Amino acid sequence: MTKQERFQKEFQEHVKEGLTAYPKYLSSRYIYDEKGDVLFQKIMALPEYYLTQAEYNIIDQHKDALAQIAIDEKGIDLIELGAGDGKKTKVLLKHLNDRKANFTYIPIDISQHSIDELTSSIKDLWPDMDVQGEQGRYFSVLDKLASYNNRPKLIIVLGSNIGNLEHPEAIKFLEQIQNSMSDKDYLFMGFDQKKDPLTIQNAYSDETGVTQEFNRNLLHRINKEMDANFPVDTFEHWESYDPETGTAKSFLLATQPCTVKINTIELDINFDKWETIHTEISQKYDDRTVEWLAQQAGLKIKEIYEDNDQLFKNYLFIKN
Ligand code: AVI
Repeated sequence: MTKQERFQKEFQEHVKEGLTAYPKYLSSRYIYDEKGDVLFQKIMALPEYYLTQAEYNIIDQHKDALAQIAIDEKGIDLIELGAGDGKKTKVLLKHLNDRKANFTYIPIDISQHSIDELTSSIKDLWPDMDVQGEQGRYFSVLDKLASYNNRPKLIIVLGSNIGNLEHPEAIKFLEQIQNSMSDKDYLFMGFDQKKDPLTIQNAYSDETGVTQEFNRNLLHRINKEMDANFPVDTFEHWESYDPETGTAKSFLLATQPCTVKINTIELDINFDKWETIHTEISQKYDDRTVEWLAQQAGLKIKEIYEDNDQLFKNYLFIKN
């Protein structure tokens, strides 16, 4: 079975399980095809979606402290999980280059297209930079990381991607990274913070409707890839943030009753009016929660960096 066939099988099984459950759910993991990637780029450029700018601000302010790690260690492997277009990372790459640090940049992304684009844009900017992109899923590539042990690693995971995982999965994710680390390695990771609930609510229900389109892309994909007939415009995006747990939840809401045929998996699904499909969580954190997650995963916090508007934090972890 090819990678693509395995992915399709997994996607079909997930759709069957999620849409026959009560209440219904689908994972945001499947939003990201080519169109989903473009929509997410648009989200990151929205004024309401403060996360990107806040983390950019942190990296820009603290690039010297991060570069110092490479200088002190006399060379590092800089490994980025979920590199995307690398916009924020380029601030750090430029600084490492300016300070003549000795490093290899290893961006890892699910999309080969992203890796190729990123590698060629870096080669345009800094022709001599050592870039060795890897295509793959986080969890499978993480195992490979353990083999990059010839010199200290600085693993970076930006964008609060961890927030799309429930706590037990987030611990598993951190644990897998921890397992691939030696005592000399560092993990630098972004965690969006608890804040005024309205700021969060607005970041995930923008006025232009890009986030709605992003969320609806799940249904477009099922229509396209599983010969289904979701009346996509009938499903509205709904966001609900719980300030106690720090969990922002995205839903698709059926505004009319309907029956959907998903031919490839021979499934008919009924939706009542106002029935929900839960599609995503975007967890918000505080120091106490991050400390707990780290401790559960065998990590400890070495440093905490915050942006000027106190919206977002990046934590530097080492092995406990
Ligand atoms: C990728 N991830 C961290 C984004 C988030 O903030 O949860 C995905 C997203 N969903 C809606 N807007 C952005």
